[in-house]
Amino acid sequence: MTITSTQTATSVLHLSGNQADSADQYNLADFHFAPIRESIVAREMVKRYMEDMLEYAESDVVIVGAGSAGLSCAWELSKNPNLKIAIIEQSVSPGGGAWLGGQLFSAMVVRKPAHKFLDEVEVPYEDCGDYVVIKHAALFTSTVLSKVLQRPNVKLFNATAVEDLIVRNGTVAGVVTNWALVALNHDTQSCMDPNVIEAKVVVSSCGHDGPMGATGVKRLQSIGLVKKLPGMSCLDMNAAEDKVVEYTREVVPGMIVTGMEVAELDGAPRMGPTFGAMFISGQKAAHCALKALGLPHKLN
Ligand code: 48N
Repeated sequence: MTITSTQTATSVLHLSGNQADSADQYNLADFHFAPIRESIVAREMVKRYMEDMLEYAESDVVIVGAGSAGLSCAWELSKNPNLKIAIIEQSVSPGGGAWLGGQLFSAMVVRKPAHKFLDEVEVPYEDCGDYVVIKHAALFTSTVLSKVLQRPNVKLFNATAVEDLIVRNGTVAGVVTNWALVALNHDTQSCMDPNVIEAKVVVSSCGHDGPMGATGVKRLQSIGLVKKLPGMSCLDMNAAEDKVVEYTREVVPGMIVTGMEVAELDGAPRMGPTFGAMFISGQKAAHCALKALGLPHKLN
């Protein structure tokens, strides 16, 4: 979906279909809400959250980290309506590092052919030949987040941290969770035990920095399931993006690594402010998960 770089809002926004202009449907000068009891609000929130926790206590796939790689993975997996997908994000605000381009600038550069993913999730961009530019990174992140959250087989648990893994006989079988604020404060209180989510497959997309960067591969190393963790190498855009996608894989039985966590695991170069590899690595991780689940996939 290509927009011209000079496109400006030259016409009044016309709402389509049943998008009736809500401002015509009530009196903004004398606006009153329908009555409610505070206890109803409490019950509505608690009931739904507890139902979600009961439902997702056993998930087909748990995705750790709702950055651009994790969200792209969730989108791809959600196409299979029989899969139950839980996304665990330690921040209150999902999206990871994809709310801005580089050095806090707004625009997001995506190298072709990753623009095909943008076409699929209907993110508009300016076509610049070998690459495209999204006018604001938040346009990508908010759009893909909105689409993922609308999928009936996906549940986002944000403000929730994965503190550890469930590992049985060398196979990752789920995650250990806690409220992120609790996870960050274990040394300020007596033991605050965690919760657990069992999963047939875990996808770790914990990124390369931030309060809990690369926590999935760091845990694998600390229990000896991976021998070394070289960390991402210096920046080389052309090498980095191909390598991150190439190295996206099931690194130990039951756990797939995607996004910048791959660079941490394999010492691949970093790419800096280009994001296509995150989308494609996320999509590839989804197909690694489908393969691990014995389901049809597009890896070959
Ligand atoms: O956006 P990130 O950090 O990670 P990715 O891999 O999705 O995207 C990385 C990308 O934004 C870049 O870094 C770009 C391409 N730059 C490259 C470069 O050279 O600098 O998302 C990871 C998410 C974050 O939202 C974290 O809060 C979250 O994972 N997270 C966790 N959530 C729950 N439990 C954890 N243990 C945890 N660890 C990280």
